[in-house]
Amino acid sequence: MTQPQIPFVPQTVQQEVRDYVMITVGLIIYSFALTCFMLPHEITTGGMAGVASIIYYVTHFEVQYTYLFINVVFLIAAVIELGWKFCFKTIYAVLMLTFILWVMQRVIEMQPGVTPGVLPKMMPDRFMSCVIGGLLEGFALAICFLNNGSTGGTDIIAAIVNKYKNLSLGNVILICDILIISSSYFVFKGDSDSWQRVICGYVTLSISAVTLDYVMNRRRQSVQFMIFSRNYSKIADAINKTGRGVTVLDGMGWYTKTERKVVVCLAKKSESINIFRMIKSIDPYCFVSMGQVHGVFGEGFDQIKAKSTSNKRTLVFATNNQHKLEEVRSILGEDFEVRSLEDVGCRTDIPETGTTFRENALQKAQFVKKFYGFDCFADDSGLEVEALGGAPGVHSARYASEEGHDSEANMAKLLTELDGVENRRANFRTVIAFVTDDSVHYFEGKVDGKILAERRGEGGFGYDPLFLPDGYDKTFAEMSADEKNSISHRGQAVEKLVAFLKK
Ligand code: ITT
Repeated sequence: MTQPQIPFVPQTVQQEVRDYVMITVGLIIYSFALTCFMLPHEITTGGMAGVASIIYYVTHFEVQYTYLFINVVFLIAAVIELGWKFCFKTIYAVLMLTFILWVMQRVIEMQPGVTPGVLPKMMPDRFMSCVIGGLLEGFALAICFLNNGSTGGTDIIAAIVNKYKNLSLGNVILICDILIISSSYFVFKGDSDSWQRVICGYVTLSISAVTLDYVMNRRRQSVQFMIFSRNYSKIADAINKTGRGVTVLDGMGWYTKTERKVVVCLAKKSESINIFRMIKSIDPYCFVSMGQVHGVFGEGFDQIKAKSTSNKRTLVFATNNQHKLEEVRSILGEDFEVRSLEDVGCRTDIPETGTTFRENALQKAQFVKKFYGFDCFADDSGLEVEALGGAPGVHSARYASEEGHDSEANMAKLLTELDGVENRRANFRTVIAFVTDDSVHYFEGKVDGKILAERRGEGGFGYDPLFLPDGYDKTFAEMSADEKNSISHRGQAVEKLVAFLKK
């Protein structure tokens, strides 16, 4: 499938503000559900709010304080596992929910006829309360999750598990919550309706889990279009312009025995109306099928979270250069499964806009980590020629032309630049950036040598036929792959990476 170019941009301020506003809306709904439907009927909800409620039923200690205290512990785990970004929003959510719960209880207490410390029943019937409360709670949690937030507590456990496994958030929360609600039985043990309250807790829980999954999946749902039209190229272009990838397949109309093109496009369900509009405006009589797909994994969609069954550690080497890939695979050996950009389905020309090898390497590795989720390393390498002030350097691939990777043209330009120049000293340099969930490491390698006046050898790639490493009488292009790897800039940097990985 043709992939859209995804620019390497962090979340904008506008998106961040929107997230915080939406999380606040979710928290207000959550507090409303808790204070107006659950607490007055002593229904134990799940999560840390449930634990806080149990303590409230026994001691009348206001829920927000217990909730705040427990969450401080969970937040420490969240910082370690999910990073600061998740945590900022969770810290915000925990503090905000504590505040909203406090305000809401004060507002309720100010109403005429309300006894301080006793929350009035908004709905006299306990069962109706647990249905409405569960619906509101699930909806509120989904709003928080969809906007990269959480209400802390078991949501953090769920988000951590969801990061590694394809378990739905609803299921993880369900398991934690069953344990919390069941434990409330021991608090109400002496009461005649103790079981009823626990069962109401389970009902609330189920409704909230189903609502949470329903709302989240609706947002994630994807569809597949197959479009059969004579105007396929216009339709494909129009869809492409919206940022969605399109593939055009060859087909044959069997009745007429003429060739037909079929446009295939995977998109979010929410985009389908737009796509239909586009199709209709271009070819109102075309033939279209739209099917719901269970999951779409890849750029612009979900990440595959299934763990590899082999014991090898999977890493992505963010390169499109087959020579580099083979060199690195042979150095890394059997303990690692090294996937290329193509292997993970990334066809984006990742921007390399840095002014140093380090910046470019980091840009590539971070791109893969961000959009594909794999631990990734990327190198940026180049030739630095002393007499040319370090050129071509970061521009090595595009030295002779903007399109780049024309080795013959690059070498021809280098020879022209060095024509008549006595100082032929040069070096190859590699910087590898290795990006994992929570860290970035750099590894460098450098090999000194000189630039010959003419090409020698057929092996290697890039500038290899012109580069004679110090202490050798063969150019890189005259060496076997193993020989080159044992001394090359990339070989040195990868050796350091391997030593680090094995440590
Ligand atoms: P990726 O960015 O997809 O990894 P690339 O070919 O652009 O592939 P680099 O940016 O790291 O790789 O390298 C830039 C150029 O430097 C490369 O195209 C070669 O012309 C040259 N180069 C790098 N390493 C080399 C080597 O070992 N031998 C010869 N030339 C090399």
